[in-house]
Amino acid sequence: MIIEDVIYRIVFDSRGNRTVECEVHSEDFYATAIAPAGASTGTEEAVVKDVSFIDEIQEKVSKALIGISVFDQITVDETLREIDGTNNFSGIGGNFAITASLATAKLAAEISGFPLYAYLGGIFAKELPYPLGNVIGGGAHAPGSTNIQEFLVIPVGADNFLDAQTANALTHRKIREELRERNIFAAKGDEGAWAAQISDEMAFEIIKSATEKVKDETGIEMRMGVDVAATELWDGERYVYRDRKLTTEEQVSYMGELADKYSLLYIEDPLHENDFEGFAELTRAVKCMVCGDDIFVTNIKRIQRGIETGAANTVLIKPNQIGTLTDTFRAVKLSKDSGYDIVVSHRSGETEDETIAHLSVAFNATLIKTGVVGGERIAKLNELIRIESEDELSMIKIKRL
Ligand code: 2PG
Ligand code: MG
Repeated sequence: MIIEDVIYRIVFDSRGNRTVECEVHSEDFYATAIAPAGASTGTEEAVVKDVSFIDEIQEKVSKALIGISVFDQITVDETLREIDGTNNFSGIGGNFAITASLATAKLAAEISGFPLYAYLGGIFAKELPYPLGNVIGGGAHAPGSTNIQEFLVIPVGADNFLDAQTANALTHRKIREELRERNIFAAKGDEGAWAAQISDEMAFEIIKSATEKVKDETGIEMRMGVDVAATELWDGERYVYRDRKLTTEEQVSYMGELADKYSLLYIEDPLHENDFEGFAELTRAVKCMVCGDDIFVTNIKRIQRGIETGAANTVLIKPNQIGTLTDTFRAVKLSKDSGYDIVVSHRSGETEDETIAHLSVAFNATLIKTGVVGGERIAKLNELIRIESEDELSMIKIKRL
């Protein structure tokens, strides 16, 4: 069966920004995908093309894709690269490319009668990731709140995904109570995490207290993580926090101290996007997952450089950073073949599109980072609960504790 039509339309994301949805048709079947959008983006990410170019791009993409087999994902993705003609999708836009690419895969899955995760992952895609939940946030997602962009929790003691998300949601609620008890006003940032005028230190203490209560109530052990999004703090010489400026060396030791003090399981982007050496130094110094987001941007060239230099031990996978499913798969494969863990991730601007839930299972990700609350986050979490309940899958075991 071949692609018979490709239609783009403008829809909205969770920040109220316009984004693109792509619909791919074959006979009586069709599938859609919607592009998410980041706020703290890596410099080398695929370029997001303004939605006002929609007509022009639709003409180009549909002309090129119509006639290709829906099952020939690699040709579809290579064709998207060809008509784009650049290295970073500045021609047709990573947002236009990734939606056509993912919608094609979803259409092929639909036609073959398999859920997307099984179509892509095959019979060995039998494990679910743990949910990495954002509970307090600041940085570019809630300016005025914490310096660290995301304070995350991982319900490592949960035996299944439903219990895992239950524990994350309970932690999120308990944190609100903790804030209220301290008379601290809190709102929600872009990903539904609590945003408040508190220090990073206080955020850790509040989460610690909340997770202890969750452990008492549910028996589920929780661990903490952070996404520092350090590129946003870096001014070219120092890491600029509200009350101090840290050199690279000081930043590395600060991260090490936090890892020790709060026995962190996960640290994302502790150094800026071009500091492979700093990443390597921290990775050697701590036992936890050290994850690269802006530094790798789901790009095999940058991941390869990380492998060669020993930077990080975990790769964040965001399909819209690279622009096609094939390139996303290549990034996953290279990372895993090199002994890195992978974490499939949402963006701060999201929609009801649940595709990454399937990708996390297909790619056998250790974690999925997709928030805790908010319809656009719940869409992915509920999809994983559906996958779990339909197939009685077993939870993946976290590899580094
Ligand atoms: C990140 C993401 C998602 P954004 O930094 O990891 O949490 O944020 O989409 O703004 O890049
Ligand atoms: Mg990040």
